Amino acid sequence: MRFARAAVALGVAAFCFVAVVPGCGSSDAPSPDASFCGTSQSSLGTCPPPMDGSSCDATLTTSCASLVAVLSPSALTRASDCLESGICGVTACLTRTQKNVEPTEAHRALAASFCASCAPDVADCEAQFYARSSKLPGQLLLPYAEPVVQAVEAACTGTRACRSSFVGCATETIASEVAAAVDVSIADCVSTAFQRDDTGGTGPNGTVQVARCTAANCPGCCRDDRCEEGKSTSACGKAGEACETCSGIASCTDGACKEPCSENNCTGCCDGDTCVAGGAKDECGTGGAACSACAGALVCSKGTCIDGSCRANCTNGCCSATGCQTGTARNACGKGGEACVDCGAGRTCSSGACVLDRTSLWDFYVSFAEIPEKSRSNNPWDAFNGLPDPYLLAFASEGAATASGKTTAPADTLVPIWMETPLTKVKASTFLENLSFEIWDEDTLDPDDYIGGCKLPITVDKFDGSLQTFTCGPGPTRGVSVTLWYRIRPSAP
Ligand SMILES: [Ca+2]
Ligand SMILES: [Ca+2]
Repeated sequence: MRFARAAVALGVAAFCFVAVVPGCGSSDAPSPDASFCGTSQSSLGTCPPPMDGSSCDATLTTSCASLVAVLSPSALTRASDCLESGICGVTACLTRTQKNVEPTEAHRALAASFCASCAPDVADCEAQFYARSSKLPGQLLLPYAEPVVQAVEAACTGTRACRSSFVGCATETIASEVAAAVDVSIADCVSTAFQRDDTGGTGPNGTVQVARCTAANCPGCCRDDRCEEGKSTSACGKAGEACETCSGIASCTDGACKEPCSENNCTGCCDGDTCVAGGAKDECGTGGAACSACAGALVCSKGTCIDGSCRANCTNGCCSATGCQTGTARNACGKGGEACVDCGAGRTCSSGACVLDRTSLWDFYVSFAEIPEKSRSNNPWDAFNGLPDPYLLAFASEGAATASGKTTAPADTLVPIWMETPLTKVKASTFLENLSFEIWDEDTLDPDDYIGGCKLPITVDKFDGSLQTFTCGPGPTRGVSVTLWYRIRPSAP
């Protein structure tokens, strides 16, 4: 029975992955397990092997679709977001999710039942049951799927002594439900993930392991620090090189954008995919342009009908599958009769070349930062050797135009993982002029402590959505050195 279920789940996973069906579910957005399967697969391809030598990342990735039976949709979505942000390790990201999962209907029913039967004297019990700082045991259940939670409710609430026996009973019930629903190796990895401390994604020395897509781990091509298969026209490449978007008439062949027949490989003209000499009246052309039949009295001369094939007529524009274009459109840009190029979001066509559109709108996404242990005066950030509670302020300005934004403040960490977008819809020219940030330690009684920050060196090549990193030195009068990981992304329209 267990085998049959696992086999079906793996079959679904294989279908979703191989066919690259967008969403692979009923709605437009990918289902949580489909997103998780995609991001965990990419992470496995681009991340260094886990430092502890565990094979759980691989096991959980292979069996990703079956996890939906034991983990809640919200847990899978959070884990997927974590992997997407560049943090390495499926197990590490599951560990990190456990305090941030939203309770489901079944979770709320369990809280009601626990509070009524096991803790009738606790004030505000239901509201506190899953709270992060609560002494009540709800956190234990948060990552799990509804059937697991329902089993815990049935087994562990409703008796007089259930308050003192609840944690032991819930732990046992979770273990047996998970073991019954998925293969034993998967169950072990799930329980490992949720028994660890919330230090996910950080190595023994506190540094974050970040996905680095390189030739060493990516046989396809790298985009946005992720390994793509490299065989599609939208992401073409091999041996870890940057993915290329093949222009309209090009296709991706052996990891390279090739016009099946084009000026790159044909000195005559192209009859569909076939290169021919190009000197005949009914197949006339040169330099890899599409062959033309020279109509009526027109003749083929040196590969050109007198009134010209596309390439001959198109010296100031570009050639697309439908002929000569002016070459000045954003989605059909080019000159000298070359292939027209779609410049993509945030770019414009200038003199036949794609350039950054300085008026286009972009977002500043902050993934995470690394902060030293001690302040400039060599003191711990908070009392009793406490770690800081870092938030980031972002500023952009150009003349009188300014934008600013602020992240949340994760508690007690030298590696705040924000995955937030403090600035949205800011002009490219503004980011190029001045994009800066400050990191502060949030304090409750004292004024907040300044940690560090600086102006980021933004150049036009940063406008591609890829993960960037920059280390600020200590300021002239205040602050310590901090390192920020961020992306400049095109704004949603
Ligand atoms: Ca402080
Ligand atoms: Ca603080």
